[in-house]
Amino acid sequence: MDIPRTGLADFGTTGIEQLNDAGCLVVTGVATKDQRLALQAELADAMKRTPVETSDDAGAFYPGHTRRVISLVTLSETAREFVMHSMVKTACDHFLLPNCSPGGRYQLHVSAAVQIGPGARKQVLHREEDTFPFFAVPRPNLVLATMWAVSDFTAANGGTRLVPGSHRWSADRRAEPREVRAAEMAAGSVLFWLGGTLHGGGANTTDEWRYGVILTYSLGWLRQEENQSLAVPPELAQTLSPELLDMIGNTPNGALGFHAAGGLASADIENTAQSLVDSNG
Ligand SMILES: O=C(O)CCC(=O)C(=O)O
Ligand SMILES: [Fe+2]
Repeated sequence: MDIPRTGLADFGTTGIEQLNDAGCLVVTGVATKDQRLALQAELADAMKRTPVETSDDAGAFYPGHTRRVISLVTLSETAREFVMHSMVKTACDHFLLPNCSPGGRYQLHVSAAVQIGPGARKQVLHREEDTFPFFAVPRPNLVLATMWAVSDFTAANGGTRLVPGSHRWSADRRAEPREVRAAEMAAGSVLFWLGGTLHGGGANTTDEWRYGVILTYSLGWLRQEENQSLAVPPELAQTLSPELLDMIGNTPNGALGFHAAGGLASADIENTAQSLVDSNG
């Protein structure tokens, strides 16, 4: 099975079906050149300060010759636009919302700019949902992942490898090499995959760096992989839209996530507890 492709116009209809069937999908022509340049400029300092991974033992999750910058909501206004893109909302509403608590939300799970440099080996195939081993494979949809191509992605420069169809496999099935595909896509495209789809970063045999932004989303009743409450400082949070604050989990989600940081603990607790009354009353 190949990685299906679509354009933005068909994403909400046939695209969702393709993603459901294959567990992965490339959507072309999403981010503009201006957005890619702005994102790179916004992250340039952090990129410079972040060391390239040097250790490269074969068992490590992050291969050598790669670089990851996290906390993208704090570092980049353009990343915030990507996080809240309407196409992502369409996909999360379809794949995640049905498994959220009644009246609850999904949330941003991980944000990282991932650069794969010349000489990097391939990453081990994994499922984003493997952090929740409580559920047996194939798991219900818990996580949805996106990779925004900031540079072109090719099979040779580290384009993400995926195993289409593997979101429906049982835990003991291993991918044969012939079942693995590289996501080849022009800069500005977005690769989607379900949290149950086997995938990993590719090896880079070229002399250029592959640059992608990975943004993943999870059910709001799960612990976020990246702790957004600490990643986004309160002074910045005050300036963000209510929708983005909801997305990073800064505001209570049903009965979960209340706090006294704004001095409004009792009101928050009453509001959040109401969802428990609603679901039992
Ligand atoms: O860099 C990539 O292509 C994939 C990265 C990935 O799967 C991860 O970090 O979980
Ligand atoms: Fe991954």
